[in-house]
Amino acid sequence: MEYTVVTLDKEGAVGVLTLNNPATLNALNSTLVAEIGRALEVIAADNQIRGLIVTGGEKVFAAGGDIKAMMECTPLAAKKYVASIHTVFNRLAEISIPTIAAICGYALGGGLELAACCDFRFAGEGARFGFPEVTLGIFPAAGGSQRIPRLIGVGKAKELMFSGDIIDAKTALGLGLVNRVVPDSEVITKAKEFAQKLSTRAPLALRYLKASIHAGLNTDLNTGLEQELEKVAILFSTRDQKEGMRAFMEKRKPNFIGE
Ligand code: CO8
Repeated sequence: MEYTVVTLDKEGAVGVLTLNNPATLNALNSTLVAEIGRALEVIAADNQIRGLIVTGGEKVFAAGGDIKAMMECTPLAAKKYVASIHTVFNRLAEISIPTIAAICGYALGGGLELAACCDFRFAGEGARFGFPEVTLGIFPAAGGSQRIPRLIGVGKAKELMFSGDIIDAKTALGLGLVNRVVPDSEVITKAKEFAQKLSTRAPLALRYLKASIHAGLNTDLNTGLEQELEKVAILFSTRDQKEGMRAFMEKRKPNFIGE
């Protein structure tokens, strides 16, 4: 498949989706959004891939929505643009494998909302985060007003999004916005190592765990517990559950095949 502003690579069981439009600091124009969407379809269809890194490389993650394209948007055109982002970002958020955003440089506005769709965020020491939307007369609507409060809590999310302040990686770690901070040159390597580790865990267990967490975040506790029960019961019909427990009893490493 031809891509112009992303690259998609495979390293063992780990997919690496790199945003690659440095001239605009990976501003999320319609081409970039469409190519992220297509790449995610390819990844979702590939049974060999057990983890995904989303990165912008070592200089910039993404500077947000495309201000040039939005500038003269009518309300209807803005709605269409944001809806297309929602479709693609939801695809990332709901993909069944673990996802890690490996962030160097700026992750602003829609760029940070993209990272928030990943299960984990690893940041370089020089990474910078923020939601400048309110300085532009809009607000974080690429999922930000919904996902960021769920991720770091309402109070901290409001402070970040209302102020439009740009924060450094250490502050982002303190807020729980990122999982780890490492030297810039090691971000992608560390993300790959973590993805490789997760690729040795039972894939169906991870898939159902992720689905269970997401379902639970959108419902009350009792309904959440009920769907948790249903999902874990399904795992007892898998070969990997038998293999995992048998391997424990036999004091060896399990060999999971995702069935
Ligand atoms: N959109 C379009 N172009 C951009 C963007 C962007 N978000 N960010 C940078 N660029 C372009 C610049 O215009 C510049 O282009 P050119 O060379 O042609 O002048 C090029 O990228 C390099 O940028 P700078 O020269 O500005 O680079 P600096 O290193 O000096 O500054 C910054 C880097 C601080 C990241 C700066 O570029 C900046 O502030 N960018 C804008 C950040 C921002 O405001 N992001 C939020 C955008 S809005 C959003 O994300 C909303 C998401 C969807 C909700 C929509 C609701 C309708």
